[in-house]
Amino acid sequence: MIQSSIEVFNIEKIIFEFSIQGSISLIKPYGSGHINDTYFLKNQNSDYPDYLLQRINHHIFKDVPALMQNVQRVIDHLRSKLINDKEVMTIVPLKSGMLYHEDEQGNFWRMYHYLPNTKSYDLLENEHQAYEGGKAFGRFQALLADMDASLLQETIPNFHNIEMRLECFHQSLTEDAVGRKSEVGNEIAYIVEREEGMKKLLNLGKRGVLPLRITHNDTKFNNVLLDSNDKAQCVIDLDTVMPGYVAYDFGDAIRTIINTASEDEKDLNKIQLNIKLFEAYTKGYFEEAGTMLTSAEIESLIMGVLLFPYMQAVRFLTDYIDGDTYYKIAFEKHNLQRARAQLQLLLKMEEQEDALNEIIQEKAGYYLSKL
Ligand code: ADP
Ligand code: GN1
Ligand code: MG
Repeated sequence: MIQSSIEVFNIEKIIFEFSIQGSISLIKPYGSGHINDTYFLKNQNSDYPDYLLQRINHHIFKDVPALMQNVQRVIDHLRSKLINDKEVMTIVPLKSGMLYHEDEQGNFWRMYHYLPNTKSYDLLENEHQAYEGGKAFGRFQALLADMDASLLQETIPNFHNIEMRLECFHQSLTEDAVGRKSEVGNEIAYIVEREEGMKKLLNLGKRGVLPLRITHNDTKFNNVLLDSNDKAQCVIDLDTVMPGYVAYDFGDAIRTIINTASEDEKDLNKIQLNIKLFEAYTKGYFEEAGTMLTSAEIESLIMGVLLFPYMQAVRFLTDYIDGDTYYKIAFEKHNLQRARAQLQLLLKMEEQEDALNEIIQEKAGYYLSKL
């Protein structure tokens, strides 16, 4: 039995449903994701793989069959292009052949092969890691550039649609379900002041200036696995791979890479920009994705950089006002702390916007000259 924060699962019974090799000698909670629950399963027999079991948050991913079909299709597409098996995830099906298991309590479970000797980082340690991250997410976009987008369903509709996020934010303020609105006046003002400007990227997309591509949509740095030499090995967390704009992935990755502090840092003075890491990520990204980008997309990257701390702040603050119904929290006011940290990051980025954009343009120079 495994006890999560509020529930007890019969994990052994769940594992039994999956078509695994060998037998499991150890089960332990794993990772630092905010949505799903992940468990590492150690195989007793070292000739067989270790596994990762995940409980999918079906309150957020409402159509689990469609989600798993998306993940399988993305994996199939990547596998058709990649030579090395270690660079792509492997789903472990149920004994029945299905891709997920629904338990008696209505929880949804899936399993992957655990990729051995890999690491993921919540905070980066050096430029080499940033460069490898840029390559990994750039390559991911490039490999999916010729995938038929109609094969993918929107697992969370309007996921990165800032207009919709702001509508939800205002709706939550109107409802003020748990009476927290009066506490966050400064944060609300900060968000409201920037509303129109932050719709620029979406509007370019709506006008057809930016092509809709297949993007990852959750490019936090801990969603790329690096090998023991810190070389990029595999992009993971494929739940939100859907049509999107390349600047979304660029911006969400930079949000975690450039920040010298954690996503939820309490001490706002610790939130500074590490420009060297930004430069290294951007270099790696262009090396892999540069040749597929249009000049409008290159121009849009800086908009993604500013949009993502803003959008995350809007989402975290909305959740705080709603009474913490979406993200897992570790303590009271966690979502408020996260929102404040993201707004501080945005402030720092606004101060450096021109310098950041110059770096993007410099790294893009070669690719722009080929257009
Ligand atoms: P979440 O949606 O909760 O972020 P992830 O799918 O990103 O869940 O997995 C959580 C963590 O588990 C990752 O950050 C990574 O450290 C690890 N992980 C995920 N998939 C694998 C894998 N196939 N092999 C090794 N580690 C993995
Ligand atoms: C969630 O599951 P995880 O922790 O990788 C969220 C992302 C946010 C992120 C913020 C489905 O990602 O959109 O950027 O938290 N995923 C979903 O840390 O909402
Ligand atoms: Mg993740």
